[in-house]
Amino acid sequence: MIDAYIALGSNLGDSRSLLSSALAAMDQLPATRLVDRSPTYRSRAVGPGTQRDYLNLVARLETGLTASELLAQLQSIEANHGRERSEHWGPRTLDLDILLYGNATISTDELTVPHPRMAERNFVLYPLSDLAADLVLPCGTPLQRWRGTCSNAGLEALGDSIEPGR
Ligand code: A4P
Ligand code: MG
Repeated sequence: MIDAYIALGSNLGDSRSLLSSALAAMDQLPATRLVDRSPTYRSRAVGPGTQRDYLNLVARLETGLTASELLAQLQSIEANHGRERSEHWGPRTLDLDILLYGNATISTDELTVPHPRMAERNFVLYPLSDLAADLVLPCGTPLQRWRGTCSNAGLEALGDSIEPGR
């Protein structure tokens, strides 16, 4: 089994309920279990135009799926939660990104792991650090080094965790 860390984000629709349902859906994937999830954060949208704030969190899964199988499953959860791919970085009901897949470094047309933009994103680094403070990235860098240089501007810890639900 592999430990995988997934970033969840939503800034369209009933974000709290979409994220709750997405957590439950990940727990029900084949050969996969939701082990833990971070507290919830509200974050200022990175992207074009004026967008609603996001809700973001990170989940830790234990999975027997390959990284490519996991990506396909996550994309089908996104689709089942009303995700439409239109504008790049536009508002979305649900975004599920693979941050880390064990200690693997992956670079294919469909998948880049670790997630290429995670080092600069406070809405990823803060919740990930809540879940796994001692994590060391595949490149050998301790997570805390990235988090330490990443401003928390625009990020608010809401102080609760979203329960997996229907
Ligand atoms: N892909 C490659 N690597 C991965 C990976 N590690 N995990 C490919 C998931 N997918 C990966 O993604 C486009 C393609 O990336 C996929 O087909 C997959 O093969 P997408 O989800 O269709 O499109 P996207 O989400 O618009 O693009 P992308 O590049 O994933 O966007 P980001 O970087 O995830 O940014 N602001 C706040 N505050 N909070 C957010 O959560 N999220 C985004 C999305 C923008 N602004 C945000 C937030
Ligand atoms: Mg994405």
